[in-house]
Amino acid sequence: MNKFPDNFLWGAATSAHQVEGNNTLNDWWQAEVNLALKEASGAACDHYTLYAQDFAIAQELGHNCHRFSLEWSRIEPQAGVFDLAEIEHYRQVIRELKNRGLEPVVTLHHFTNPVWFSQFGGWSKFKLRKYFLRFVKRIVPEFAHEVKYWITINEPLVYSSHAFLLGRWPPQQKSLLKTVKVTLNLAGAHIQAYRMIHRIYREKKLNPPQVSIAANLQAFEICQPNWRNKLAVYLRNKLYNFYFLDLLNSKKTLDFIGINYYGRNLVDVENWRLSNLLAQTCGHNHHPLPKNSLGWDIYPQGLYKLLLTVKKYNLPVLITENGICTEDDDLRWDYIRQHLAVILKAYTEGVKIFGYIYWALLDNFEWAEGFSPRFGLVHVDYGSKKRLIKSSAWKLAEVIKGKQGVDGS
Ligand code: IFM
Repeated sequence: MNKFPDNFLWGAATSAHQVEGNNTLNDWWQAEVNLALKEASGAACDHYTLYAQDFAIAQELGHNCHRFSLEWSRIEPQAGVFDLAEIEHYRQVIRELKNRGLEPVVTLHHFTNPVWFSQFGGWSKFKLRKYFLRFVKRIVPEFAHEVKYWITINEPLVYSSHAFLLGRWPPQQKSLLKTVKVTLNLAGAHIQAYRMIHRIYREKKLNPPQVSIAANLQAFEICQPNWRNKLAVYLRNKLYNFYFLDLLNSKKTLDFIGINYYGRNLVDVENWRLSNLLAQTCGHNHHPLPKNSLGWDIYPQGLYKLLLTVKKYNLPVLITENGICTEDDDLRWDYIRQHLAVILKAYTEGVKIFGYIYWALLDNFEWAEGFSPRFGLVHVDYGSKKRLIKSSAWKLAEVIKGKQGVDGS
Protein backbone atom coordinates (compact mmCIF):
# COMPACT_ATOMS: atom_id res chain seq x y z
CA MET A 1 0.00 0.00 0.00
CA ASN A 2 1.48 3.33 -1.04
CA LYS A 3 1.58 5.75 1.83
CA PHE A 4 1.63 9.46 2.29
CA PRO A 5 4.42 10.83 4.49
CA ASP A 6 3.78 10.95 8.23
CA ASN A 7 3.87 14.74 8.50
CA PHE A 8 1.47 15.26 5.57
CA LEU A 9 -1.17 17.96 6.15
CA TRP A 10 -4.73 16.67 5.80
CA GLY A 11 -7.72 18.91 6.03
CA ALA A 12 -10.67 20.64 4.47
CA ALA A 13 -11.38 24.27 3.63
CA THR A 14 -14.09 26.87 3.99
CA SER A 15 -14.31 30.59 3.35
CA ALA A 16 -15.99 33.09 5.63
CA HIS A 17 -18.82 34.29 3.42
CA GLN A 18 -19.68 30.80 2.25
CA VAL A 19 -20.19 29.30 5.70
CA GLU A 20 -20.32 31.86 8.50
CA GLY A 21 -23.66 33.50 7.78
CA ASN A 22 -24.75 37.11 8.13
CA ASN A 23 -21.73 38.76 6.61
CA THR A 24 -23.83 41.85 6.08
CA LEU A 25 -20.98 44.31 5.59
CA ASN A 26 -19.36 43.00 2.43
CA ASP A 27 -19.95 43.56 -1.26
CA TRP A 28 -21.44 40.09 -1.78
CA TRP A 29 -24.15 40.64 0.79
CA GLN A 30 -24.89 43.97 -0.81
CA ALA A 31 -25.13 42.36 -4.25
CA GLU A 32 -27.36 39.61 -2.88
CA VAL A 33 -29.73 42.23 -1.51
CA ASN A 34 -29.60 44.74 -4.35
CA LEU A 35 -28.97 42.76 -7.48
CA ALA A 36 -31.15 39.75 -6.76
CA LEU A 37 -28.59 36.99 -7.32
CA LYS A 38 -29.94 33.47 -7.53
CA GLU A 39 -29.87 33.03 -3.77
CA ALA A 40 -28.72 35.08 -0.79
CA SER A 41 -26.15 33.70 1.64
CA GLY A 42 -28.30 34.60 4.67
CA ALA A 43 -27.36 32.52 7.71
CA ALA A 44 -25.38 30.08 5.47
CA CYS A 45 -24.15 27.22 7.73
CA ASP A 46 -24.06 29.44 10.81
CA HIS A 47 -20.45 28.40 11.13
CA TYR A 48 -19.81 31.74 12.85
CA THR A 49 -21.55 30.27 15.93
CA LEU A 50 -21.04 26.56 15.28
CA TYR A 51 -17.32 26.59 14.42
CA ALA A 52 -16.30 24.58 17.51
CA GLN A 53 -18.73 21.80 16.61
CA ASP A 54 -17.45 21.83 13.01
CA PHE A 55 -13.82 21.61 14.10
CA ALA A 56 -14.71 18.72 16.41
CA ILE A 57 -15.99 16.90 13.30
CA ALA A 58 -12.78 17.68 11.40
CA GLN A 59 -10.76 16.32 14.32
CA GLU A 60 -12.90 13.18 14.46
CA LEU A 61 -12.22 12.69 10.75
CA GLY A 62 -8.49 12.64 11.43
CA HIS A 63 -7.72 16.06 9.93
CA ASN A 64 -4.62 17.83 11.17
CA CYS A 65 -5.12 21.15 9.38
CA HIS A 66 -7.96 23.45 8.40
CA ARG A 67 -8.11 26.24 5.83
CA PHE A 68 -10.46 29.17 6.42
CA SER A 69 -10.63 32.88 5.67
CA LEU A 70 -10.77 35.97 7.83
CA GLU A 71 -13.70 38.18 6.85
CA TRP A 72 -12.14 41.59 6.26
CA SER A 73 -15.53 43.34 6.45
CA ARG A 74 -16.17 42.01 9.95
CA ILE A 75 -12.74 43.01 11.19
CA GLU A 76 -12.75 46.44 9.52
CA PRO A 77 -16.44 47.35 9.13
CA GLN A 78 -15.60 50.99 8.39
CA ALA A 79 -12.44 52.29 6.78
CA GLY A 80 -9.78 52.44 9.47
CA VAL A 81 -12.12 51.24 12.27
CA PHE A 82 -11.15 47.80 13.56
CA ASP A 83 -13.65 45.78 15.53
CA LEU A 84 -11.87 44.27 18.53
CA ALA A 85 -14.71 41.84 19.25
CA GLU A 86 -14.37 40.36 15.76
CA ILE A 87 -10.59 40.08 16.13
CA GLU A 88 -11.29 38.25 19.39
CA HIS A 89 -13.74 35.97 17.59
CA TYR A 90 -11.07 34.87 15.11
CA ARG A 91 -8.59 34.46 17.97
CA GLN A 92 -11.05 31.98 19.52
CA VAL A 93 -11.45 30.25 16.13
CA ILE A 94 -7.69 29.80 15.84
CA ARG A 95 -7.40 28.71 19.46
CA GLU A 96 -10.12 26.11 18.92
CA LEU A 97 -8.28 24.77 15.88
CA LYS A 98 -4.97 24.56 17.72
CA ASN A 99 -6.56 22.87 20.73
CA ARG A 100 -7.92 20.22 18.40
CA GLY A 101 -4.58 19.67 16.67
CA LEU A 102 -5.69 21.40 13.48
CA GLU A 103 -2.98 23.57 11.89
CA PRO A 104 -4.62 26.79 10.67
CA VAL A 105 -4.11 27.76 7.02
CA VAL A 106 -5.44 31.31 6.94
CA THR A 107 -6.68 33.14 3.85
CA LEU A 108 -6.67 36.92 3.97
CA HIS A 109 -8.80 37.60 0.88
CA HIS A 110 -11.37 35.12 -0.37
CA PHE A 111 -13.48 37.02 -2.96
CA THR A 112 -15.31 39.38 -0.56
CA ASN A 113 -14.55 43.04 0.18
CA PRO A 114 -15.91 45.45 2.78
CA VAL A 115 -18.69 47.61 1.30
CA TRP A 116 -16.67 50.76 2.03
CA PHE A 117 -13.73 49.41 0.03
CA SER A 118 -15.88 48.64 -3.00
CA GLN A 119 -17.61 52.02 -2.70
CA PHE A 120 -14.20 53.71 -2.83
CA GLY A 121 -13.63 51.86 -6.13
CA GLY A 122 -12.28 48.46 -5.04
CA TRP A 123 -9.53 46.52 -6.75
CA SER A 124 -9.83 48.38 -10.05
CA LYS A 125 -7.99 51.32 -8.46
CA PHE A 126 -4.28 50.79 -7.84
CA LYS A 127 -4.17 53.38 -5.08
CA LEU A 128 -6.73 51.45 -2.98
CA ARG A 129 -4.42 48.48 -2.52
CA LYS A 130 -3.04 50.34 0.50
CA TYR A 131 -6.28 49.57 2.38
CA PHE A 132 -5.82 45.83 1.99
CA LEU A 133 -2.23 46.21 3.11
CA ARG A 134 -3.33 48.21 6.14
CA PHE A 135 -5.69 45.34 7.03
CA VAL A 136 -2.84 42.84 6.64
CA LYS A 137 -0.57 44.98 8.79
CA ARG A 138 -3.22 45.21 11.50
CA ILE A 139 -4.36 41.60 11.57
CA VAL A 140 -1.25 39.47 10.94
CA PRO A 141 0.55 40.49 14.17
CA GLU A 142 -2.59 39.47 16.12
CA PHE A 143 -2.20 35.85 15.05
CA ALA A 144 1.47 35.56 14.14
CA HIS A 145 2.27 33.44 17.18
CA GLU A 146 -0.39 30.89 16.22
CA VAL A 147 -0.32 30.82 12.42
CA LYS A 148 2.39 29.46 10.16
CA TYR A 149 0.54 29.21 6.81
CA TRP A 150 -0.95 32.28 5.13
CA ILE A 151 -2.76 32.49 1.81
CA THR A 152 -2.84 36.15 0.82
CA ILE A 153 -5.37 35.93 -2.01
CA ASN A 154 -7.62 33.11 -3.11
CA GLU A 155 -7.82 32.47 -6.88
CA PRO A 156 -6.90 35.99 -8.02
CA LEU A 157 -7.72 35.34 -11.68
CA VAL A 158 -11.06 33.73 -10.90
CA TYR A 159 -11.92 36.83 -8.88
CA SER A 160 -10.81 39.34 -11.52
CA SER A 161 -12.49 37.49 -14.41
CA HIS A 162 -15.80 36.73 -12.67
CA ALA A 163 -16.17 40.18 -11.13
CA PHE A 164 -14.75 42.42 -13.87
CA LEU A 165 -14.91 40.51 -17.19
CA LEU A 166 -17.85 38.12 -17.05
CA GLY A 167 -19.96 40.41 -14.86
CA ARG A 168 -21.19 37.50 -12.74
CA TRP A 169 -19.90 38.58 -9.34
CA PRO A 170 -19.92 41.97 -7.66
CA PRO A 171 -19.23 44.61 -8.89
CA GLN A 172 -20.65 42.85 -12.00
CA GLN A 173 -18.54 44.65 -14.61
CA LYS A 174 -17.56 43.61 -18.11
CA SER A 175 -14.33 45.41 -18.90
CA LEU A 176 -11.15 43.81 -20.19
CA LEU A 177 -9.14 46.86 -19.15
CA LYS A 178 -10.42 46.67 -15.57
CA THR A 179 -9.80 42.93 -15.47
CA VAL A 180 -6.16 43.49 -16.37
CA LYS A 181 -5.88 46.31 -13.81
CA VAL A 182 -7.45 44.24 -11.04
CA THR A 183 -5.20 41.28 -11.84
CA LEU A 184 -2.07 43.45 -11.69
CA ASN A 185 -3.33 45.12 -8.54
CA LEU A 186 -3.86 41.76 -6.85
CA ALA A 187 -0.38 40.65 -7.89
CA GLY A 188 1.07 43.84 -6.40
CA ALA A 189 -1.00 43.34 -3.25
CA HIS A 190 0.33 39.83 -2.82
CA ILE A 191 3.94 40.90 -3.35
CA GLN A 192 3.68 43.68 -0.76
CA ALA A 193 1.67 41.56 1.68
CA TYR A 194 4.20 38.72 1.37
CA ARG A 195 7.05 41.06 2.29
CA MET A 196 5.03 42.64 5.08
CA ILE A 197 4.09 39.30 6.66
CA HIS A 198 7.70 38.15 6.61
CA ARG A 199 8.80 41.47 8.15
CA ILE A 200 6.24 41.11 10.94
CA TYR A 201 7.53 37.63 11.80
CA ARG A 202 11.15 38.84 11.73
CA GLU A 203 10.33 41.74 14.06
CA LYS A 204 8.63 39.35 16.45
CA LYS A 205 11.59 36.98 16.20
CA LEU A 206 9.30 34.15 15.09
CA ASN A 207 10.18 31.36 12.71
CA PRO A 208 9.52 32.48 9.13
CA PRO A 209 5.90 31.98 8.01
CA GLN A 210 4.91 30.10 4.87
CA VAL A 211 3.07 32.47 2.54
CA SER A 212 1.48 31.84 -0.85
CA ILE A 213 -1.66 32.32 -2.92
CA ALA A 214 -4.27 29.68 -3.76
CA ALA A 215 -3.95 29.48 -7.55
CA ASN A 216 -6.81 27.97 -9.49
CA LEU A 217 -5.20 25.68 -12.06
CA GLN A 218 -7.23 24.06 -14.83
CA ALA A 219 -6.36 21.19 -17.13
CA PHE A 220 -6.62 22.81 -20.57
CA GLU A 221 -6.94 19.98 -23.07
CA ILE A 222 -7.28 20.11 -26.84
CA CYS A 223 -10.53 18.80 -28.32
CA GLN A 224 -9.83 18.71 -32.08
CA PRO A 225 -6.07 18.72 -32.75
CA ASN A 226 -5.63 21.87 -34.88
CA TRP A 227 -3.35 24.92 -34.65
CA ARG A 228 -6.05 27.20 -33.28
CA ASN A 229 -6.74 24.88 -30.37
CA LYS A 230 -3.04 24.36 -29.73
CA LEU A 231 -2.50 28.11 -29.60
CA ALA A 232 -5.54 28.52 -27.32
CA VAL A 233 -4.24 25.90 -24.88
CA TYR A 234 -0.82 27.55 -24.89
CA LEU A 235 -2.32 30.99 -24.18
CA ARG A 236 -4.65 29.75 -21.46
CA ASN A 237 -1.87 27.91 -19.67
CA LYS A 238 0.33 30.98 -19.89
CA LEU A 239 -2.31 33.45 -18.76
CA TYR A 240 -4.67 31.63 -16.41
CA ASN A 241 -2.44 28.94 -14.92
CA PHE A 242 1.05 30.35 -14.81
CA TYR A 243 1.06 34.13 -15.32
CA PHE A 244 0.49 34.84 -11.66
CA LEU A 245 2.71 32.10 -10.30
CA ASP A 246 5.56 32.98 -12.70
CA LEU A 247 5.36 36.63 -11.71
CA LEU A 248 5.28 36.01 -7.95
CA ASN A 249 7.99 33.41 -8.22
CA SER A 250 10.21 35.82 -10.16
CA LYS A 251 9.81 38.27 -7.24
CA LYS A 252 10.63 35.51 -4.75
CA THR A 253 7.33 35.97 -2.96
CA LEU A 254 6.13 32.38 -2.78
CA ASP A 255 7.20 30.01 -0.01
CA PHE A 256 5.13 27.22 -1.50
CA ILE A 257 2.69 26.75 -4.36
CA GLY A 258 -0.97 26.62 -3.30
CA ILE A 259 -3.06 24.78 -5.90
CA ASN A 260 -6.82 24.72 -6.21
CA TYR A 261 -7.75 22.08 -8.78
CA TYR A 262 -11.19 20.94 -9.93
CA GLY A 263 -11.02 19.55 -13.47
CA ARG A 264 -10.72 19.81 -17.24
CA ASN A 265 -11.43 22.66 -19.64
CA LEU A 266 -11.88 21.12 -23.11
CA VAL A 267 -10.61 23.69 -25.60
CA ASP A 268 -12.31 23.97 -28.98
CA VAL A 269 -12.17 27.31 -30.77
CA GLU A 270 -14.19 27.99 -33.91
CA ASN A 271 -12.36 31.13 -35.18
CA TRP A 272 -9.34 33.30 -34.43
CA ARG A 273 -11.23 35.86 -32.35
CA LEU A 274 -9.25 36.64 -29.17
CA SER A 275 -12.24 36.14 -26.86
CA ASN A 276 -12.76 32.67 -28.34
CA LEU A 277 -9.08 31.80 -28.08
CA LEU A 278 -9.21 32.77 -24.44
CA ALA A 279 -12.50 31.25 -23.39
CA GLN A 280 -14.37 29.05 -25.88
CA THR A 281 -14.80 25.42 -24.87
CA CYS A 282 -16.12 22.38 -26.73
CA GLY A 283 -19.89 22.61 -26.98
CA HIS A 284 -20.46 19.11 -28.36
CA ASN A 285 -19.60 16.84 -25.47
CA HIS A 286 -16.68 15.35 -27.42
CA HIS A 287 -14.38 13.16 -25.29
CA PRO A 288 -17.02 12.93 -22.53
CA LEU A 289 -15.99 12.54 -18.91
CA PRO A 290 -17.96 12.11 -15.69
CA LYS A 291 -19.10 15.50 -14.39
CA ASN A 292 -19.90 17.20 -11.12
CA SER A 293 -23.36 18.66 -10.54
CA LEU A 294 -22.26 21.96 -12.12
CA GLY A 295 -21.19 20.13 -15.29
CA TRP A 296 -17.42 20.42 -14.71
CA ASP A 297 -15.37 17.58 -16.19
CA ILE A 298 -13.71 15.25 -13.68
CA TYR A 299 -10.13 14.68 -14.79
CA PRO A 300 -7.56 13.58 -12.18
CA GLN A 301 -4.86 13.10 -14.84
CA GLY A 302 -4.97 16.88 -15.34
CA LEU A 303 -3.86 17.42 -11.76
CA TYR A 304 -1.03 14.97 -12.26
CA LYS A 305 0.25 16.85 -15.33
CA LEU A 306 -0.03 20.20 -13.55
CA LEU A 307 1.86 18.88 -10.54
CA LEU A 308 4.70 17.79 -12.78
CA THR A 309 4.67 21.22 -14.44
CA VAL A 310 4.91 23.13 -11.16
CA LYS A 311 8.03 21.12 -10.36
CA LYS A 312 9.81 23.87 -12.33
CA TYR A 313 9.40 26.23 -9.36
CA ASN A 314 11.27 23.84 -7.08
CA LEU A 315 8.96 24.80 -4.22
CA PRO A 316 6.85 22.73 -1.85
CA VAL A 317 3.25 22.29 -3.01
CA LEU A 318 0.07 22.38 -0.96
CA ILE A 319 -3.24 21.33 -2.51
CA THR A 320 -5.24 24.18 -1.05
CA GLU A 321 -8.52 23.01 -2.67
CA ASN A 322 -9.75 19.96 -4.53
CA GLY A 323 -13.33 18.81 -4.47
CA ILE A 324 -16.58 17.92 -6.16
CA CYS A 325 -20.15 19.09 -5.85
CA THR A 326 -22.47 16.13 -6.18
CA GLU A 327 -25.46 14.49 -4.57
CA ASP A 328 -23.79 11.12 -5.24
CA ASP A 329 -21.44 10.49 -2.36
CA ASP A 330 -19.91 7.39 -4.03
CA LEU A 331 -18.86 9.66 -6.88
CA ARG A 332 -17.35 12.05 -4.32
CA TRP A 333 -15.26 9.25 -2.86
CA ASP A 334 -14.16 8.14 -6.35
CA TYR A 335 -13.17 11.73 -7.09
CA ILE A 336 -11.14 12.07 -3.89
CA ARG A 337 -9.50 8.66 -4.23
CA GLN A 338 -8.51 9.23 -7.85
CA HIS A 339 -7.06 12.64 -7.10
CA LEU A 340 -5.16 11.34 -4.10
CA ALA A 341 -3.75 8.56 -6.28
CA VAL A 342 -2.26 11.03 -8.77
CA ILE A 343 -1.00 13.23 -5.93
CA LEU A 344 0.80 10.23 -4.46
CA LYS A 345 2.22 9.35 -7.87
CA ALA A 346 3.51 12.89 -8.39
CA TYR A 347 4.92 12.85 -4.86
CA THR A 348 6.84 9.64 -5.50
CA GLU A 349 8.15 11.27 -8.69
CA GLY A 350 9.66 14.14 -6.74
CA VAL A 351 6.97 16.83 -6.50
CA LYS A 352 7.27 18.13 -2.95
CA ILE A 353 3.60 17.94 -2.02
CA PHE A 354 3.10 18.43 1.69
CA GLY A 355 -0.67 18.46 2.11
CA TYR A 356 -4.16 17.92 0.75
CA ILE A 357 -7.06 20.18 1.64
CA TYR A 358 -10.48 19.08 0.40
CA TRP A 359 -13.02 21.71 -0.66
CA ALA A 360 -15.09 21.89 1.47
CA LEU A 361 -15.52 20.76 5.04
CA LEU A 362 -19.22 21.70 4.88
CA ASP A 363 -21.81 22.06 2.15
CA ASN A 364 -21.96 25.80 1.68
CA PHE A 365 -22.96 28.88 -0.32
CA GLU A 366 -21.46 28.45 -3.79
CA TRP A 367 -21.50 32.15 -4.77
CA ALA A 368 -23.68 32.91 -7.82
CA GLU A 369 -24.79 29.26 -7.92
CA GLY A 370 -26.39 29.50 -4.49
CA PHE A 371 -26.72 26.56 -2.10
CA SER A 372 -27.61 23.71 -4.46
CA PRO A 373 -24.06 22.54 -5.36
CA ARG A 374 -22.98 20.40 -2.42
CA PHE A 375 -19.20 20.18 -2.09
CA GLY A 376 -19.05 19.23 1.59
CA LEU A 377 -17.59 16.26 3.40
CA VAL A 378 -20.35 17.12 5.83
CA HIS A 379 -23.98 17.56 4.79
CA VAL A 380 -25.64 20.69 6.13
CA ASP A 381 -29.39 20.90 6.56
CA TYR A 382 -29.81 24.61 5.86
CA GLY A 383 -33.06 24.78 7.81
CA SER A 384 -32.05 23.15 11.09
CA LYS A 385 -28.26 23.70 10.55
CA LYS A 386 -27.78 20.05 11.50
CA ARG A 387 -24.57 18.43 10.30
CA LEU A 388 -24.36 14.89 8.95
CA ILE A 389 -20.98 13.37 8.13
CA LYS A 390 -20.99 11.81 4.65
CA SER A 391 -19.54 8.36 4.06
CA SER A 392 -16.86 9.80 1.73
CA ALA A 393 -15.55 11.75 4.75
CA TRP A 394 -15.15 8.51 6.73
CA LYS A 395 -13.40 6.85 3.79
CA LEU A 396 -11.00 9.77 3.54
CA ALA A 397 -10.45 9.43 7.29
CA GLU A 398 -9.33 5.83 6.77
CA VAL A 399 -6.73 6.99 4.25
CA ILE A 400 -5.58 9.75 6.58
CA LYS A 401 -5.24 7.30 9.45
CA GLY A 402 -3.18 5.01 7.18
CA LYS A 403 -5.73 2.18 7.37
CA GLN A 404 -6.63 2.33 3.71
CA GLY A 405 -4.65 3.02 0.51
CA VAL A 406 -5.89 5.15 -2.35
CA ASP A 407 -5.45 2.21 -4.72
CA GLY A 408 -8.05 0.18 -2.81
CA SER A 409 -5.39 -1.75 -0.82
O1 IFM B 1 -16.49 27.58 -3.66
C1 IFM B 1 -15.35 27.87 -4.41
C2 IFM B 1 -14.31 28.54 -3.55
O2 IFM B 1 -14.78 29.70 -2.97
C3 IFM B 1 -13.09 28.87 -4.37
N1 IFM B 1 -12.62 27.76 -5.14
C4 IFM B 1 -13.61 27.01 -5.90
C5 IFM B 1 -14.75 26.61 -5.00
C6 IFM B 1 -15.78 25.79 -5.80
O3 IFM B 1 -16.26 26.52 -6.87
